[in-house]
Amino acid sequence: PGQTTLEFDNVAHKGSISVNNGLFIDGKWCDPVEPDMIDIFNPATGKKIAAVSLGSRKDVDIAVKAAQKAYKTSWGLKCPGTTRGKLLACLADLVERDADQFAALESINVGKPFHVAKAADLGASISCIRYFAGWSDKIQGNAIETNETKLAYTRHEPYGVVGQIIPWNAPLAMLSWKLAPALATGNCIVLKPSEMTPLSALKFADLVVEAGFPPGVVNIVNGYGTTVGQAISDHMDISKVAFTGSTLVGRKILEASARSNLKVVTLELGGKSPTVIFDDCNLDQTVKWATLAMYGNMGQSCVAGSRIFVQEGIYPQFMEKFTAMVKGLGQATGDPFAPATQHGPQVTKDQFDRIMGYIESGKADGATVHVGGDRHGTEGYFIQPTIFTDCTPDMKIVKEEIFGPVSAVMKFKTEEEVIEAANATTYGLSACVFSENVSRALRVAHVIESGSAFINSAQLIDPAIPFGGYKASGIGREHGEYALTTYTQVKAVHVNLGLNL
Ligand code: TXE
Repeated sequence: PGQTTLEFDNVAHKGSISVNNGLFIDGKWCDPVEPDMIDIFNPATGKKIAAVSLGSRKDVDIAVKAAQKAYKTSWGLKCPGTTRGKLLACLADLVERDADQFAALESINVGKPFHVAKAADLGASISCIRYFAGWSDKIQGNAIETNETKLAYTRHEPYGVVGQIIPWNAPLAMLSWKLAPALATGNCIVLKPSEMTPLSALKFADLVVEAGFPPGVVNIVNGYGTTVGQAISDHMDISKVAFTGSTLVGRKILEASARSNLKVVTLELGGKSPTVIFDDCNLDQTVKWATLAMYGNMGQSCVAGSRIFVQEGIYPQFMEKFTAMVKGLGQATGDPFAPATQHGPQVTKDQFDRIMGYIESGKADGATVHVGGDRHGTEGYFIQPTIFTDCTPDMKIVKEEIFGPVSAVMKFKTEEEVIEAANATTYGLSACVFSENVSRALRVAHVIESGSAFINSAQLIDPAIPFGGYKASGIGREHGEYALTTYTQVKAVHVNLGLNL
C-alpha cells in the first residue's frame, strides 16, 4: 500500500490531501492478497483522480479473523462502555477537525457541492458519531419479575463481528451511520465502501488509528459488490450485516444470509417518496422544501420526494414558483467547488446513463418535460434539474426509483384520492406533507405507508430519530435508540433463588 495524493487548488481547499490506497485490516494498511486496483474518477470532469486497492474474498477472511480476535481480546464485552464512548467521541472530534478535507474528498469523488458536503454530509457524520458515543455506556437490559424463587434479567450483547456494505451517494455519512451504533454496542466491523467512492473511508481509517481504537475493531475492505460484498453477505463468522443500497442487492443479501448462517440482516433500500401538497399550505415555504426534498444531492437521495402530488386549487401558483426555483437550480449547476454552485454532477457515467434513460422513457410514455430534460454542458456527468408534468401512475418515471434530479408532478382533488395514490408504490421510505391544517397534516402523515413522514419540511434526518423503510424500502431502523436493538442480541438469564425439585 502507498499514499495516493490529490491536489486541490480552489476556494474550498488549497494544497493536497493524501489517503492510503490499501486495505485497512487489523489496524494496518495492507495490500490485497491478490493484487488488484480500481481507478477513481471525478464526476465533474470524468477524469481519473486516483487508483486504490480492490480486495477479494480472501481479504474479507483475513479481516474477519482480525475482527474476531479484537472482539475476544480488546473490544466487545472486554471493553467498558465508557472507553468505547471516549474513543467514539474522540473520533467525532477528529472528523470535525478534518471537515474541510473530508468535504473536499466528497466533492471531488462524488460531485457534491463543497459547501453542501461540509454542512450536510459532515454535519450528519459528526453528529451521528457523537450521538452514539453517548449511548456506549448506557447499554442495559432489564430485570424481569416473575416469582420470588426466580431472578431473571436480560443482557443486550453485541453480535461480535458485523459486516457493513455502503453506497456512494453519501459515503462518509453512510459509513458513520453504520459504524457508530455498531461500535457503541461493542461490535467489531468489516466494512465495504462503494468501490466507486472509497476515498473518504480511506481517510477515515487513519483517524480510527489516531483516535486509539484497538487494531481489528474497524476493518475497511474496498472491493466490488460481487466479490467483497458477496463474501461479507455469506460469511459464516459474520453474525449481522447492515446494508444501504438498491433493493435488488438487498434481496441478494437476504438470500445469502438464508444460504449461509442466517445472519441478521438490516436493509436501507430505495424509495419513491411522495410529496403531498394541499391547497392550504404555506406556498413559499412548500416550494423551497419540495425542491430540497427532490433535488438535494442531485436527486441521489433514498428519501428523494420524487412523486409530487399537488392539489388542484394551488397547482398553478405552485407550478409557477416551483418552475422558477428549479430553473434557478439549473442556473446554479457547475463546478462543485464554486461557492455559487447548488447542483453538481451525478456520481458516475453509469448513473448518468441510467437517469438519461429514465428521462427518455418519460418522454416516450407521453409525459411533458416542463423544465430540463437534458444533460448540462458537455463535460462530466451533469444533468439538468428536470420536472415532468402530465404524469400517470403507470409510467416508469412514476413507479421506479430514478435516483437523479427528475420529478414527476401530478394533480389531485381530494385527501382520500391522494392517500391512495401516495401509497400506490412498492416502496415506503419517506413522505412529505404540506398543509397549515394540523389535523389534516397529521391524519395524512399517519396513513402514508412510510418509515418517516415530514410535515411542512423534508430531509431533516437526525441521529436521535429512527430512520428506515416500510415495504420494499428496508428492514430495521438506523439512528436513535432503535438502532441499538439492531446491533445487540438479547440474552435472558434465569437464576434459581430456591426452587427445589
Ligand atoms: O447500487 P448497489 P448501484 C439505488 C438507486 C440506484 C440503484 C443502483 O436507485 O440508481 O440503486 O445503484 C454493493 N452483494 N440505490 O448499482 O449495487 C456495492 O458494491 C453485496 C439506492 O450503485 O446496490 C455498493 O457498495 N453487495 C441507495 C452497494 O452494494 C453488493 C444507494 C450499493 O450498490 C452486491 C445506492 C452484492 N451482490 C443505490 N452488489 C439508497 N438506499 O440510498 C453490489 N453491492
